[in-house]
Amino acid sequence: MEHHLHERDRVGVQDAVLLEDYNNQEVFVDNLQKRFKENVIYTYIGPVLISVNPYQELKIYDKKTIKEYDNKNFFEVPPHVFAITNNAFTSLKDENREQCILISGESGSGKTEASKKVLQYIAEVTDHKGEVEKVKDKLIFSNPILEAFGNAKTNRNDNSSRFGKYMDIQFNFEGNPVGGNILNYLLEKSRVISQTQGERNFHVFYQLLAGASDEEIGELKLKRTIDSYYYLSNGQQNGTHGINDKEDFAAVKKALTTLDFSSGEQMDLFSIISAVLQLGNVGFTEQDGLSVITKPDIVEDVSKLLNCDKNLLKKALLQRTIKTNNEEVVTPLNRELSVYARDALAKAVYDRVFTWLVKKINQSLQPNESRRNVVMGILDIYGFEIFERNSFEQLCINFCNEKLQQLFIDLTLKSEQDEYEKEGIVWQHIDYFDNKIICDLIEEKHKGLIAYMDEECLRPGDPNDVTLLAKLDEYLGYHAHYISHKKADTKLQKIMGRDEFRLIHYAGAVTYNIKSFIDKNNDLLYRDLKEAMIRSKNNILQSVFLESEQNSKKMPDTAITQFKHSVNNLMNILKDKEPSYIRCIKPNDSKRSATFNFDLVSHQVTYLGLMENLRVRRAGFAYRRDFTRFLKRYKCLSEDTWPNYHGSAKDGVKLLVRTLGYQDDEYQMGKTKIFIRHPKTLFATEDAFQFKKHYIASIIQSHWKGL
Ligand code: AOV
Ligand code: MG
Repeated sequence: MEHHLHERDRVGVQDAVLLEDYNNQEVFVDNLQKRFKENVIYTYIGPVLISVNPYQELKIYDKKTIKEYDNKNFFEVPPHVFAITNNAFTSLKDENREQCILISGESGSGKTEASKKVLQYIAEVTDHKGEVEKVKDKLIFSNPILEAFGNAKTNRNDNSSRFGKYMDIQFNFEGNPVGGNILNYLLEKSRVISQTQGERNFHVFYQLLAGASDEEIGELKLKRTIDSYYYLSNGQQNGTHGINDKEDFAAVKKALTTLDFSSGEQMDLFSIISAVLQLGNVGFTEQDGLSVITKPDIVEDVSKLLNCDKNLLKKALLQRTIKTNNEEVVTPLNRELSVYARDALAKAVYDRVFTWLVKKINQSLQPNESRRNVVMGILDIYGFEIFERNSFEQLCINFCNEKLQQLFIDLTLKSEQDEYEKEGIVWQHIDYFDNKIICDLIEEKHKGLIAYMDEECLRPGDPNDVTLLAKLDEYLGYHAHYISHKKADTKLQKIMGRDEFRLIHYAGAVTYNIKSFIDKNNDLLYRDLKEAMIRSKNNILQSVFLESEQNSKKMPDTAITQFKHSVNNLMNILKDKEPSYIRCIKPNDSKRSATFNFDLVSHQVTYLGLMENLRVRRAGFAYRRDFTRFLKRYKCLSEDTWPNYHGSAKDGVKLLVRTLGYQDDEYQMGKTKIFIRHPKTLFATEDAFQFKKHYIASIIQSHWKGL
């Protein structure tokens, strides 16, 4: 313990509010850098944790470290994701308040890793009895499954989350996990059919090829070589440093078993994955304008794997049936449309199977007790992304990050100001950049980007990407955060294509390429293919396609509108909970350890709004404790309050701080809490307390020795 108390001041400052020159961003980043150089990756701004990705295994997550954080006061111990988790957990247990841990930061900054540490901590400090242990295993093992199917190597991150994830851990009244529930958001399914140079498809495909037994490979009609598959051929071919697909596959299978997937279900699942992979190898040529399948034997393999009728599948790849009122019109497809249909099928199957996986996992995580449980939610979404080329998926991902930033502003900056008002504390208001203007640009009813996009998608006639871009340019060109090619200055015009538009996001400007926006937003799967899938005898396939058929009696929402609804739902879930924030920062762009790029970090500090966060914190009071807790802990430091005191907590605190010599400008008494301006004051008190504690302990010890 003593070691930690000294460590707190050894490298820079552990809480940025301690910086003298708190208006100076350079000083702020310099402090992060100093600590990073000493492998101290965590720093606070008040209650907000900043985490700088170390890109190396640090020995700070072992059981011993967890013990040091278990049941400790937040400010007694150095900054850590365990401290944040413990703080939230204590509030959940002691005050029965629902929690959420919000993890944000750009791609590769360490969100997913942080979310796993949160879970690890909870698993370690709660009961290790049979039933509880089983639930915790399931919660932990859900990770390798969802990462296998939902993560992939991108140029930003070797294990990039390509879906958003919100996981609730449900606790019973004893504070033990009894169940969980996962919500998943928009999987980047376009990755199934193609990847950017240097990137990979979802991990599971490689895991299957590397890890399946020879027998399984035979049964699934697979070849082990990656370059046998068209859907794997346009990304990275050779192995990825640091990823062991074979071992990972074994882990996934074990995890599936832990989460109650029967061996039959596992076989069905991997048959589908194998079928998707081989679907990509189905080729087409054209005769007299009509599409012809070039390798019918592959279609036959695929239909065996999907357990569906091979003729039905072949037909569905070559023609399209449109039902109008009581008429059926069958149109044959040309080669291009056949390829489109094939790819649409691969994406739809994969996407729905992913959702099925989450549903199955949730069934297994259902608590046995039907009593109301208190939950702690953990949010780990895809981080803000700027690639060379950005498409529909990046727009969705970045929109989601805008909304999260908006929530951060709401919950930290606004709520901070609200609390002062509630407690009757005098203070000075601080301005900050509110990104609501960008959220509105994207989602506002009737006149936001999403509204115009849907309007164009659903318009009769021939809506296409060109007409869509023209519409966006026309109606949004006025907006300060929307830059059309025409509006761009000459310098920008040189790097911006005529088929692009640019949004000034809170985290930076992103140029989006309009290609495929209409297709991706319409997300069309021909009826013939749907029907072939519904008639499949593979239980998983049949259920997921039947289900979506039942849901889509009316005109289904477009992809981006569905996403907007689910993101707004998520915001409502989060709003009602007590938030804890982890802001992840990426120290360099090359995934290297011990490399701190000052400018890159500065940029993130700017857009995450950390300086504003700090200013609000400093203008106000860095620490607040309710009177009872403050008095209980420190009463031994004054003869007025120890060993005997019988007055109210508020009066006790008044007496106590007089003995401690707090100056008038250092603190204010609210209605229920004491507000301390500078953490130094509190730290001094804490140190005095620790000293006294050890002093008393040593007296007792020498007393015993003397006996
Ligand atoms: P992300 O979740 O924020 O990106 P990850 O959590 O996947 O990023 O982190 C990326 C990589 O950085 C990991 O695979 C680790 O190699 C390394 N890393 C991150 N945090 C730590 C840590 N605390 N200790 C050691 N290594 C770490 V994305 O999902 O792309 O937005 O969509
Ligand atoms: Mg991630």
